Amino acid sequence: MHSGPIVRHKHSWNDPALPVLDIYLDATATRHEEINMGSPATSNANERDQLTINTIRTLAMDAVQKANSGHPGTPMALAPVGYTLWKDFLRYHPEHPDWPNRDRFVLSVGHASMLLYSLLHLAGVVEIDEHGKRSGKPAISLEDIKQFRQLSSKTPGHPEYRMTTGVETTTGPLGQGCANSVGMAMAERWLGEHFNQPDAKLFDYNVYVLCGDGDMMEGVTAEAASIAGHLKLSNLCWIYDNNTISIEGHTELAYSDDVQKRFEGYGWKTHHVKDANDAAALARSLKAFQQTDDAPTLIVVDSVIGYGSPNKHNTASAHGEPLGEDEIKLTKKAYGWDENSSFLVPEDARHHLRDAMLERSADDYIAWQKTFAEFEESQPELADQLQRMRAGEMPEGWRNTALSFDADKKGIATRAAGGKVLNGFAQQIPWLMGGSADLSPSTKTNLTFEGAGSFEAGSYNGRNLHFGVREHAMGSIANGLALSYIRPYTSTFLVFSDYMKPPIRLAAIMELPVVFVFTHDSIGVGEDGPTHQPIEHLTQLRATPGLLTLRPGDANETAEAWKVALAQTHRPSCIVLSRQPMPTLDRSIYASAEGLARGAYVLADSGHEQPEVILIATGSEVGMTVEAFEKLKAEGVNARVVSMPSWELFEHQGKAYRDEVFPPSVKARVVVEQAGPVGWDRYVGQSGAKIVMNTFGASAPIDKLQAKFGFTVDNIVKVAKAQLQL
Ligand SMILES: Cc1ncc(C[n+]2csc(CCOP(=O)(O)OP(=O)(O)O)c2C)c(N)n1
Ligand SMILES: [Mg+2]
Repeated sequence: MHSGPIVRHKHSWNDPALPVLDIYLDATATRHEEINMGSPATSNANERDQLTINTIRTLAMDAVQKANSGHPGTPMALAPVGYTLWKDFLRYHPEHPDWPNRDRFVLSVGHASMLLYSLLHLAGVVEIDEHGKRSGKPAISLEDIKQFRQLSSKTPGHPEYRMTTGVETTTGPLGQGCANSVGMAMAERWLGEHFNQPDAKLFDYNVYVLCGDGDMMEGVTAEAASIAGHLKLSNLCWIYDNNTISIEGHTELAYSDDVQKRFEGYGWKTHHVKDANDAAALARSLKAFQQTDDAPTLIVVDSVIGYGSPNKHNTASAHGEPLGEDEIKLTKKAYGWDENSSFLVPEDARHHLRDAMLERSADDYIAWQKTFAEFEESQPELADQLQRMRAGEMPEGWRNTALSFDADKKGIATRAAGGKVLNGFAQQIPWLMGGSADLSPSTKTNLTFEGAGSFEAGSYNGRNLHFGVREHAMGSIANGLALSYIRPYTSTFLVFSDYMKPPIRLAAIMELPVVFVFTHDSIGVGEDGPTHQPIEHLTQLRATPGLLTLRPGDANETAEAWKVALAQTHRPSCIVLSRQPMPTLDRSIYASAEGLARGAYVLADSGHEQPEVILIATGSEVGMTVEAFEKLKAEGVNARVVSMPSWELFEHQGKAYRDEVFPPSVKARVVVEQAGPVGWDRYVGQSGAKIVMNTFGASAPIDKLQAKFGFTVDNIVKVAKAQLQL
């Protein structure tokens, strides 16, 4: 027996209360000999089930051992759970893994990636390339499994969306898969309401998740479960691997929730399967889930991590280390496996899962295709929408609806302009939908036109989503929506982007074109004080690879920002907007707001070949910087204003354009931005000046704050002149 600081005896390897393994061990020993003797026909269906389960287990063990890193224990334990789900329940056609009405399978325990890779391999799932075409290769070959965790392999350490066909979302940061799944389930509800016809059911898929103790401890999971219960998402089923082990040891160290009770409190239906190897009990719970139409379902499954390993089962070391050659041999022996084999896929296991899935899903798939063909005839407009959604395309002419705003000294807050622009686009793009974490009256993202509606329990055709005060889940749900053909947006205050960092990062990794709207973007928030005044947030967003950060400088730049964000197909955007009004610039005097698409552009220039000083501003500081420019001009100073709503877009321009905007010989430069200084050296150089926030803000009326921190026209003029003395 193993020893360790904390051991859960309840499911000890030799526990007579768990005889299942012993029984099949003998059976597999015999069976395996028979297979080696080349008589595959001798095994019956049950034996082939067990053989396939053990194939999943041993592939996981071997792959982790070969990579010399990874997580074998949970795939070993959950092999029967994943197998039963895929073989008997998941509606999934291995040859059409992009079938829109497939059930979604999310491995929220991303560290158990070898479970998913083994399932994809044994299910014979085919690869879909980046153009949406079948490549003729398997999604995961045995060779791919041997390349587990290697550079450019299809089997990275954690499942990565876009890298591997069949991976529905990138998982690894615990809790994210759970929260993504809520977005996927919400999407199905909306898609069903939007597309299904009395005689044509195009969407009725379920979403299944495998999650673990870590997921259950993460706050985002609680947020996601809470809203899923509220919305009565009966198409959502989470299977919780209650193995009571995490990295530091037994979960008793840090976790004693009654998870079932908790979920009952959220309004979920719950079930308890006391042994992960009890396929019949799991099947009963899954059937009950499929028959439930008023709540999501949680199935708690007790399992033993590292199941089958004589010395490592039920230990934390089975979580994240290779078992070791010797232990692998012992474990294979315990499974009745050829202990000297590695990456063995017995003939009887090779097609068993695939055949079962094909048999179960083929008719459904053909029926769906027929339904869709009829739907294309009877509902050509809707069918066109669905095709565009799948291809990530927008409706014809959607850009033409961009609003423009007349020059106005008093102007409007960009949050207000943003709301108008969004409403304009949303009327052209029926699958653009989103909402706020309880702040839409402030963020102005409500869709107010007729028919927009609210997405609510039992009435799922609305496009205004109400996330409640759950920013983290809001971001992750938006990612789940984006993974399900929807174009989602979210909104909250910029300061709370902190609460959304993980899903923003994952949207960038997954290349999902989610739009994250953040208003109340600076000390301009005023009296709410430093807790509500973002300082370092823009730096953080700009530091995220792939993410577009757009901080428009007036209403017309806001319209352009939305246009740019919605035109993205492979990157998320943040649109950062002000609470306070700012002037709508007269574009007959200053350059067109279309310059936003290039990230930075010369907004105002004194007409000389080379400026003496360049003033750079973003967002709410653009207006005051233009005023400062006018003052300098009146005093004969040859200045230039560069509006710089997006670093990322600017960095994408060629050197000639960048040098045109920022002539390298002009060293006198001032940046004006009500946010932290980090990164601005790149544009102002070592000798340039920064009118930025070097501390947290304070609670006071906005004009007092602007004066205190130097955001006044006079100060900009003063700092610009000082630059001329250099
Ligand atoms: C947000 C987040 N925090 C920490 C980790 C590191 N981590 C990976 S697995 C794990 C323990 C998870 O325990 P459990 O879900 O019970 O998985 P098991 O060991 O049972 O497979 C931790 C802390 C992570 N992946 N994501
Ligand atoms: Mg665990």
